[in-house]
Amino acid sequence: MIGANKLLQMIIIIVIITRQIKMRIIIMNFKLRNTTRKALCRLMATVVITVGATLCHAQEAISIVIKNHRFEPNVVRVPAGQRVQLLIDNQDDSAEEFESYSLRVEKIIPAKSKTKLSIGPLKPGKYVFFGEFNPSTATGQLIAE
Ligand SMILES: [Cu+2]
Repeated sequence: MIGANKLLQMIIIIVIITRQIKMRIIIMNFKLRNTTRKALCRLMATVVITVGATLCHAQEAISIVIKNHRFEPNVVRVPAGQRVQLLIDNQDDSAEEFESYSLRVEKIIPAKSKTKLSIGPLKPGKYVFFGEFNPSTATGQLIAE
């Protein structure tokens, strides 16, 4: 036979063990919740990066090279209705001025250097541009569509 004292001791031990198990479950839940939160954060970060990357990609610069006092390409297609970045790469040994009345742009690009220009949002249509320092050869048009 188990004495009343021992029975009481056993009950106390069982209670303590049960409490410890409960505590562990609570801790585990907390950790799980933390993990879930981390996973959510990661997911949100991924979404933000993806959206950001998409937006950046949409605003990727369109390259125009100046070589032998000509624009390459000399017909540039750009999306209408949104801001467009042009990266003008002057590979010549002399400066050029990228100019367009319809685009309202006038920008000097020193020899052997690149300049970024922001234009638009443009209405659909043709926009003529030229190199003011070499207007007989450096001509082109931008087509917004
Ligand atoms: Cu000018």
